[in-house]
Amino acid sequence: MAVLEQLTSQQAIDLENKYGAHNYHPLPVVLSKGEGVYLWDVEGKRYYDFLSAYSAVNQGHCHPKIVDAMVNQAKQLTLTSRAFYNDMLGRYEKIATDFFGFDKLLPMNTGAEAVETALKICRKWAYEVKGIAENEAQIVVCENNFHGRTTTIISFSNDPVARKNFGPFTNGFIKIEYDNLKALEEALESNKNIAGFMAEPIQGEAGVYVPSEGYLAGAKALCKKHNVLFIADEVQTGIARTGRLLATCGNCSCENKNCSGEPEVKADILILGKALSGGAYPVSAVLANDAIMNVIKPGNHGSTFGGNPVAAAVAIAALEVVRDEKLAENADKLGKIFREELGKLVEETKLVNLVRGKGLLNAIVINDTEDSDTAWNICMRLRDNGLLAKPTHGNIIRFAPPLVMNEEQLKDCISIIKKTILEFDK
Ligand code: IF1
Repeated sequence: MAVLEQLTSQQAIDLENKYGAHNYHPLPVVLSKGEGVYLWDVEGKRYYDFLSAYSAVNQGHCHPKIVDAMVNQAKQLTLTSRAFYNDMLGRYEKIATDFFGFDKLLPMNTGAEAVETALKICRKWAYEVKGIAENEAQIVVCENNFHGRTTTIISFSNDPVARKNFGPFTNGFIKIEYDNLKALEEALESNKNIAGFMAEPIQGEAGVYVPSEGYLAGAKALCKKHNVLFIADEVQTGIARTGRLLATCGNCSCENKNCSGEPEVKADILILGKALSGGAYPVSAVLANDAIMNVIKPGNHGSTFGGNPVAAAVAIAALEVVRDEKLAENADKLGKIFREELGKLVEETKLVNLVRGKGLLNAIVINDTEDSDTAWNICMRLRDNGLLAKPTHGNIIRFAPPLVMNEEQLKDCISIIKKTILEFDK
């Protein structure tokens, strides 16, 4: 079969099944084109994207400004490694540190790599600045976290499917309940060797679990009191997704006038990925101030591709789109409409228990068990009706469209979702 021959959906699925590792269970739809909030399958059917590649495509599919930046840079210089300087990385680092309000940035590629980087920085800081005895540092994490797939990261996951038979695991992590300040306080008070506390501002994989008001600010204050670094994993929540530039929006350059956030919640170490490139290219980063980042010296950490000129050009463009198109404001506004409209389903049908989220990171909880296939079946029906979403558990569906959506498109989507669910209820 010629590589460029047009495939049917079934042919493409068969190829993946036969030649690809079975590490995913995709919804059966084969996509070959994207633009803005839309995706097209190989048969030419158009869909609204309500996953945005797990919040990577906040700026919309194939945003012309991001694609242009990528193509132009790809024609000029793609990779030098960090053995030499390149003329794009420094520019990007200046723009991104200004944008998010930190002294320094360490560039990586994937979210998991950035999480690993943050953990390494945190441990090194603990030994060299805080003065914890070698190999004694502990990092506090939350139950039901999702931070990626590396061996160290799954060491502190409590998802049996993600962990089973991948041991032995990395030590040095203490797990506490999410959204529980008392548990954090007890952990910090009972152990002198705690270096950091890492959390997702909203737990994504756990089912778009939004913590109580004041949780993040409270956690930050407790960390400060105990000289512990507050590490925010904003790989999924960052870059305007939740209606603010960051879900922990602190002293950043967010122009969102409706910013309903807690202004003092600034992470000591900020982890970004996904939409930092608008989904065009793997770009992740760790940001921190000098007092923390300066523990990293030549040879301590790195990556062949991290900070490459294409990544730098793409990330600059991706951030400019977020600012110029006011994506945080749009996510905030559309998110409110979305939750209000879908909230009515809770009254209208027994099938929907709850609608929750922030900005355009939302989920509905279906009235069925966690191991049911109801959410999957609804997503199949949504697909048939022209909208792509994915269950996070048997009974939770995540709704996260690109942030470039307009109100009219959102209303169209709301009616598709309502119609589909009410159809299902019969
Ligand atoms: C998969 C979920 C989303 C993340 C946070 C780090 C990473 C992720 C907070 C790692 C990645 C993705 C990966 C994707 C599924 C997924 C996900 F359903 F698991 F929770 F987005 F909602 N921190 N999340 O959410 O980033 O290394 O993947 O670039 O298929 O594993 P990565």
